[in-house]
Amino acid sequence: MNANNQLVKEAKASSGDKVELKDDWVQQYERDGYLFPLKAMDPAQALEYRKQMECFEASVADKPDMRKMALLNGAYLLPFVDEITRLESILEPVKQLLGPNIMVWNAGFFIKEPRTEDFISWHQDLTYWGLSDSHEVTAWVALSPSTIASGCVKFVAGTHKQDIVEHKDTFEKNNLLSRGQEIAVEVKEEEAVNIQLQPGEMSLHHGKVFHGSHANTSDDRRIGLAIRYISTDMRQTIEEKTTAKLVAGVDEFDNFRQVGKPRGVLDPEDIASLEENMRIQQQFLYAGSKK
Ligand SMILES: O=C(O)CCC(=O)C(=O)O
Repeated sequence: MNANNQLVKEAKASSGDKVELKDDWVQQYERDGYLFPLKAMDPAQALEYRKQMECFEASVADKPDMRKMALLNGAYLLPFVDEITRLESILEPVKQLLGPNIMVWNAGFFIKEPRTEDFISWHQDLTYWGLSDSHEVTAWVALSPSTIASGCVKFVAGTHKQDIVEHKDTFEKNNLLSRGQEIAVEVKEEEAVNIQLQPGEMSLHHGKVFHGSHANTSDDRRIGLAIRYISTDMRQTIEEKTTAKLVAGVDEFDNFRQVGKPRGVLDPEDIASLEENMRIQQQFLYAGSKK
């Protein structure tokens, strides 16, 4: 075990507001496959994080590839994203759903610029993640208003109870998903629920629930941070280990290559570690894809 591993073997969440999930909320999650709205942080703190994110964007304005990589993998390259993933107010409800031993598999931003055509097609998250099971919860944290006008996330209740359905690749220009993957069976869109959130609020969703979102027709950016939490018993269904970060409890399984907090903003060692992880992830993220 290296020093970094030692550091993260027993993670302690940073303090923040404690959120108690009531019993019926857990039942609601099990019934619907999602929960909202929950408070992740105060609106003022959300604004502060938004400023940090936009400051980071400004600092890499001339490096679009670097900007994209960091925003999609913020947990590994941006200390303020790592900090959000460890907030007690987010971890508490996640622990009630997944148990005490929690890792972050990834955390990245979904940003829709004002009055643009970008959208997210209907999909189930776990389709291409190569994970052994569905002990995964996404916390989607709003850093700007996520409303019907700005293209909030939409879920179809109860769809997490079925297996992964067939998806087809579209590689559509304005689709924000990596391969434009889209559910190939009927989605009852009229039954979808709009997950409207104010800055600082979050939703939690199951990796198999059908979800997607429309374009942003508002004058503000729609900014959400999607944090992928998994319980430590999960594993990747390939030989090589991918990375994860212990943020609560202990890791008794050692199924992932544990990494610690980012060493700084875009630290070269963190970038090298992430690039190696991305190389390994190609085995499942683009499996079966023609591109
Ligand atoms: O941000 C969105 O509109 C969609 C987010 C999403 O697909 C996810 O968090 O899994």
